[in-house]
Amino acid sequence: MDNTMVARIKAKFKSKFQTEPLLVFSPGRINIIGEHTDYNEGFVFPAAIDRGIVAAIQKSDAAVSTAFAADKDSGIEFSLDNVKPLASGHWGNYILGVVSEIQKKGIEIGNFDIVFGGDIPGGAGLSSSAALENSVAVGLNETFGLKLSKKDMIYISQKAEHNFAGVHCGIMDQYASMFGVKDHALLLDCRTIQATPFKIDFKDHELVLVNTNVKHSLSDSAYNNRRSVCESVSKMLHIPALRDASEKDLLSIKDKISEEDYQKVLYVVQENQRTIDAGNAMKTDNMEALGKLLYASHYGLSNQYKVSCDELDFLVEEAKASGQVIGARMMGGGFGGCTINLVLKSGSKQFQESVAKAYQNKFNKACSIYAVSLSNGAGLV
Ligand code: GAF
Repeated sequence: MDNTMVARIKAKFKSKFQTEPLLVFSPGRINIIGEHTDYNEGFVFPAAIDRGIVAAIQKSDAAVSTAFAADKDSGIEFSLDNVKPLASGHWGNYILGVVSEIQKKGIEIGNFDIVFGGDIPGGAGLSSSAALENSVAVGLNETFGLKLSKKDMIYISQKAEHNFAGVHCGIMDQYASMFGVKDHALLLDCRTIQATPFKIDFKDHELVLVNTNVKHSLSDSAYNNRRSVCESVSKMLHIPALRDASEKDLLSIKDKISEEDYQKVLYVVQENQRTIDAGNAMKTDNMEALGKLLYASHYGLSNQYKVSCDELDFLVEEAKASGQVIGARMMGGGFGGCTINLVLKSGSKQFQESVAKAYQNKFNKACSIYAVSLSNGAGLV
């Protein structure tokens, strides 16, 4: 967490309200492997990172509540008696959504003021939205003594995303942002919500994120569409979720669905297995095996699940061709954002320079490159 960001948000709050706020830091996340498996009740392998959202919050005696996005220099006022979604894409939906989901549980809160800002680049696929939702949930929980558990709060955040942001996401992002463990990645079973923490040591390798700096439109509708394909095939198979399906089960209904949908559900079943295999590769320090799983994940996401894009595919091919990267793939929902790369430490600088140059030449725009360090989950600063 960047302390200057905390100081900046605190100062902004004090300049607006002249009181001392409660401060919350809520991190973004990476995901080593296990993409689009969470809403299929399968496995994911995320970690919280040291970038995230800082929220400053305080009770208010006014007749309305307020929220202010410091990075956008934009604010809203709202009445707790009538909390409704704003226009699609408005940042306020993440805050109003959490308020509304708390109210739906029959819990009363009073008016409050919140100021927030962060250092997760927008559209990078590092889950700034889950970080914001969790920061609001933790902030309101503390401010009003709501006694919500961390688990209660991640489901509140997830429902806010469904009902106010319109994305029918799984639980991975909210979980990782809330339950992150410093220096660890979490192999999470999204059915039982039990995670095995892995101390991260990639031996001679390190993780590098390369941000395409693009986010193609339609990503939200494509996401919801993928989820409904998975759910309708589960129904056909009379199983609770695709996590329960084998490749053999899918073959039994292959002639009842389109080839495109068959490839999508096959991807999910295979990705779930890859995620379990990645846990075993980590246990046995088999970095080569882990790297191969990352590449296989990318090809599945690109060719079968069809959620990649030219920029992401290009970055993965460049990584492979560099000779310094043993595994790379697109990360998150898709259609832009970052690739995650498992890079030889000795060749990392060379890889970063060459990929930046190649991306600029190909797309006439810059990519951004980040090293990641893994952090604890959301909490008071
Ligand atoms: C987005 C969603 F929010 C997650 O729940 C997950 O499905 C991910 O895309 C894809 O793995 O980040």
